[in-house]
Formats: sequence, structure tokens, C-alpha cells
Amino acid sequence: GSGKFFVGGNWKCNGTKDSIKQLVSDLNSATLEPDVDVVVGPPFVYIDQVKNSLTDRIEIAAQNSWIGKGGAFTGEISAEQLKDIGCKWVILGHSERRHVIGEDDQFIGKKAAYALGQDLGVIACIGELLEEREAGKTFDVYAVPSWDNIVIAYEPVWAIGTGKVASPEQAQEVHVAVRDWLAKNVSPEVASKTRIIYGGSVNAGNSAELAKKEDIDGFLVGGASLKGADFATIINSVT
Ligand code: G2H
Repeated sequence: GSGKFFVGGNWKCNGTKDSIKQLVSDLNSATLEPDVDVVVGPPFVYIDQVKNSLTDRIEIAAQNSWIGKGGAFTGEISAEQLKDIGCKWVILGHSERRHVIGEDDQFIGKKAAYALGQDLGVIACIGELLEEREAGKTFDVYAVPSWDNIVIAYEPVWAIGTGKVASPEQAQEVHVAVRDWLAKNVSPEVASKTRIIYGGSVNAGNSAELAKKEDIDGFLVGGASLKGADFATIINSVT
């Protein structure tokens, strides 16, 4: 694998003040492998609560950011505001934003460029629909402007929230292809140092097998990141 193992928890649009208080408390008392970067992504409105209660061992990601500087953009949150409140990362291009909200590569690319410019790390999600995978089009669906401070999350759409996890071999195959793509289209150096993490129905029972694969450098976890004990197990599956 490349770099330090990276595990992100994508809480999506879940939680209440009370449930998040409990989750933070569970994470604070969990024993975590030291050699893993751990990040959680609460909904915007709970970021401050999490920042003020969660151990510094775990960094915080937002789940979206605006394409540029703040101003008259009703309902948006700027990268500057995320920095201000203590976020280190932002998740961009998630499948739900692409396919439910309708964000396209160009819009996501602008967000990524701006966030990187503000010194936020970007967890850039790529994926494909089952038909596209079958058609071998996995890599036509994404383009990235700059590679410093980027973690790539490969999330096959058919595996997201479905309980249908990619097999370690399926994920490994795509991760290798993403790395090859980086080597050809960006540089061999970027290819070898960029972490490529897997997302889509990762849980405490399947993470260890996936983590063994050479090119799986971590996970982006949705549902299972809402349970502190399961998330800790996934983090610790690196060994
Ligand atoms: C995929 C993943 C986290 P889940 O979207 O980004 O969610 O683990 O619930 O499939």
C-alpha cells in the first residue's frame, strides 16, 4: 500500500446531539492503532459539537464545501468556514452528491481545487454504476485538478449502503487500475504516494480481508461508522 492507512467515517445525514454525544464518547474511549489516520465527517450542524468533544487523535471532515469564497450563496458553507471551525478535510464527489443531488465532475473539480487552495485535505470520491463497470468505463467518470493533500475513495455505486461489499479482489483490481491511471495521467510519484481507499458496505466483519490487499490503503465507511465499536474494529483491521 501507499502511505499511512487512512480510515474515514462518513456519517452522512445521520445523528442527533444525543446520539453524536454517545458516538464521540465511544470513540474517545476506543483503543485505536496508532499508525492509522482517522477522520470522521459529521453533518455540518454537529461539527462544532464534535470538534469540542472528540479526541484530537481523530480529525474532522465536512461532507461538502462551496466552490469558492463565501458570500451570497444561500445554504452553502465555504472552505474558509470549515477551516475556521477546525475541519482538516472535506469529502467531495460522493456518489450521493453526484447521483442524488446532481453534481457533475466539473462542479466537483471546482470544489476540490478551491478546498485544496484553502489547505483542506480532500477525500475525493470516484465510483461507477454497475453498467459502467461492466462496460469498462470506470475511469471515464472523474478528473482531479491537483494531487497534493488528496485521498481517493473508490466507491462502486452498487456497493454503497447496500450491504453488497466489493470482494477484496474486485476492489484491489480497481485500485490498481486507479494507480496505473495516476501513473500515466499524473505521475509515477503521485501514483505511488496517493492513498486509494475503498468505500461501500465496509463493516467490522469484512474490513480485515479487504485491508490485506496491497493497494487498499484504507476505507471510507458509512453505516458502520455510526457505531463506535465497529468503527474502531475497522480502524484496527490494518494489522
Ligand atoms: C459509501 C459508504 C461511505 P456505506 O457511501 O461513504 O457508505 O458504508 O454505508 O456503504
